[in-house]
Amino acid sequence: MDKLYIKDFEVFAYHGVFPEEKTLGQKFLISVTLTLDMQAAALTGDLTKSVHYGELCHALEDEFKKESYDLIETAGEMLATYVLKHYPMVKHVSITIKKPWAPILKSMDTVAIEINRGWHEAFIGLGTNMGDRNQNLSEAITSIKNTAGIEALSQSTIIETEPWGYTDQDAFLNCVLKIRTTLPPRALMNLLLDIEQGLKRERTIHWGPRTIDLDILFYDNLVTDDPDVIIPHPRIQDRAFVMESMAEIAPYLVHPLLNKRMFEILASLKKER
Ligand code: PH2
Ligand code: MG
Ligand code: MG
Repeated sequence: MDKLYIKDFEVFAYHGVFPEEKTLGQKFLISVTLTLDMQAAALTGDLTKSVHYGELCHALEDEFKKESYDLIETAGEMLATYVLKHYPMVKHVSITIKKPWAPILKSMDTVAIEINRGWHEAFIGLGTNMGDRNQNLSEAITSIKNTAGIEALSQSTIIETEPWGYTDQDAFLNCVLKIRTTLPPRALMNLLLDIEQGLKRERTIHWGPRTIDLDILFYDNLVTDDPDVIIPHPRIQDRAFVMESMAEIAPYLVHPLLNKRMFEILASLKKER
């Protein structure tokens, strides 16, 4: 993918742990690497299809000076978040902040931090079979969409499905939401757990009735071995209620472990039945 670089952009600011850094200030050097597709801008000469680096420098300087942080880590995180929020075409951003004149009473060339942040694509499975099911889905979807660092990309049709697994319970409403997010998998999962709790999800019977169930199905092509955050979701290939929705909005997506497309997994599930 194409890249845009800004190197050692000088900004005077007041970040630091020591009191004198907050009163006297010092010079910082900011470097930025943006990953984005520039071909449309390159072929048309249309700057709005790329990032105006002059405008970006002014915006970053304003953002950098808005507050004084103890840590350059925090200042870097703020800049990375700013870029991803305000430049939707940027897929990934790397921010380096150098502090060559940090008052540590030692001689050095520089000290620097580098922050790397980017957008990831994920699929969230939603299910509900208690209370006002449509309301549960819409509240959960609204909460997900209103989270900083998450944008909804598409949503499958809401379908009514027979309970799978523990079958002595009411029918479910299910759907899948495709998002892009700057949150890492564990943070995304914690967010989903918070939303479940907000909707009064109580964990009693395994696979039993629930007001809302929110599962990370896929996160990029990631395959985890973390027992608390298992990605891809380990049982989707057995569940028509998930595969119907996945095949609707992402038929050609390849399951990174099974190496099969969504429409193929759905077809083999239907054959089994
Ligand atoms: N969720 C389960 C267990 N069984 N069945 C249907 N139809 N829909 C679900 O969302 C569902 C289920 C555990 O998460
Ligand atoms: Mg589930
Ligand atoms: Mg779950």
